[in-house]
Parts: sequence; structure tokens; C-alpha cells
Amino acid sequence: MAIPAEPYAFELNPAAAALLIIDMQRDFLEPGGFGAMLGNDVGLLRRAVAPNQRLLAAWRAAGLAVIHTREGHRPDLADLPPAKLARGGGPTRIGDAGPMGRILVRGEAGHDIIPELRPLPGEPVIDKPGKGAFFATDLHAILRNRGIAQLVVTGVTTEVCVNTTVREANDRGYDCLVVADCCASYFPEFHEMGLRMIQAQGGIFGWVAPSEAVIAGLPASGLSKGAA
Ligand code: C5J
Repeated sequence: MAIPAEPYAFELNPAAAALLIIDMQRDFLEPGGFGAMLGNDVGLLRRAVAPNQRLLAAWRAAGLAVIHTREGHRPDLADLPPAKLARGGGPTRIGDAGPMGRILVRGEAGHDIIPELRPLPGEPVIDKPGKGAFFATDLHAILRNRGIAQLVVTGVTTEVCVNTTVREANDRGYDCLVVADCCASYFPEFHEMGLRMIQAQGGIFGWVAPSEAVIAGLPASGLSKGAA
């Protein structure tokens, strides 16, 4: 099925496609988490919640693969590079106590995916220590084992973890379609530029399309692959 996209139509192969939802976590989308700690208005990210809910519901109804990611660190912070810990400059840092538990630490409430997009049993959740979802994770192995060659990518933030993951995926041979209204940034201008960087130069990193075009291009009924 050809999905209207920029810079040209994306040929979706549903049996070889996964929806990859990046870091839709309380730590980024709710007050008191990592995003707020860095001085950001977390409300700006919430505009991506409803479009993600609609796309996820349609994707699940079509029986296609879904994968979620979360950024965060081990409770002992052994996987936290000192350079990342030092960034931000504020009084509160990764691992410090916050209203949703220790900031950006696995197992804490803030590290969880927001309830609106809670993963279903059988949908892999990739815990990643960095911005890219391929770095220091088993994502590539999971995708290859499932015969996935296309990634439909959503989440936050457009210019950081979404862009980094799309670039990593591109270099590993995946075709990425980024869903514009299902991504968001604390900086609307970075969101716009982040999307333009992906589709520029003939789609140097991939394609960009609105969620309504992706939903319209999904098969009507479920594939045998199930919920991933
Ligand atoms: C950031 C992310 N912005 N998920 N993480 O630190 O984009």
C-alpha cells in the first residue's frame, strides 16, 4: 500500500513493518520528570498523545507489530556516562529523587510509559540508556528475528531520540516513515526542522507523513503476526 508521504510515497509492507514508539514516558511528558528538570514545558509534548493513541489503536487492530522504547538507567547508574550526568547544569540530576521517583531510573514511576499508551502483553519494550534505540539494546536482533524491515516511528522528542533512532535505523538498512503529528518537541521549531532533516535530499534518512495517511494505508484486518 502506497502511503502519501514526503518526499514521495512510502510503500508499506505490513508484514515487514513495526510501529516503533519512542520514549512516551512520564519522565518526558509529565511535570516533575527529566524533561521538566531540564527546564522544559512538558505540555508541549502532550500534543502527540492523542494522535499516537489513534495510530496505535488502528495499528493494533490491523494486527501489526508494535515496539515501545524507554530512556533510562540502571538503579545503580552504572550505565550512566559521567558526561550525561553532568549535563543540564541544574540542581537536580539523573538519579535524584523527584515527585515520580528517581529521575530517569528504570523501575521508577517516572520511567513508565504514559498510561494512555501502555504497552500490551507481547509488545516488546526496549530499555535504552542513550538517545538512539539501537545503542546498547537488543532492538536490532528483535527486528531481524521478526523479519521487520520497515519502521513507522513516533514519539518524543522529534529532534533528539526520534531523530537519533531514525539515523541509526537508516544506517542498519531499515526504511523509516516518521509520523509527523505523533512526534513532538519542547521546541516547536526543532520539531519542524527535525522532520525536514529526515525527508530532505530525497529522503536522506526516511519519509514523513501525517497519522491520518498512515491509518488510511493500513490493512483492514489483522495479519497472522499478531501484536508483535
Ligand atoms: C531526550 C528523548 N530529549 N527521548 N530524550 O533527552 O528525546
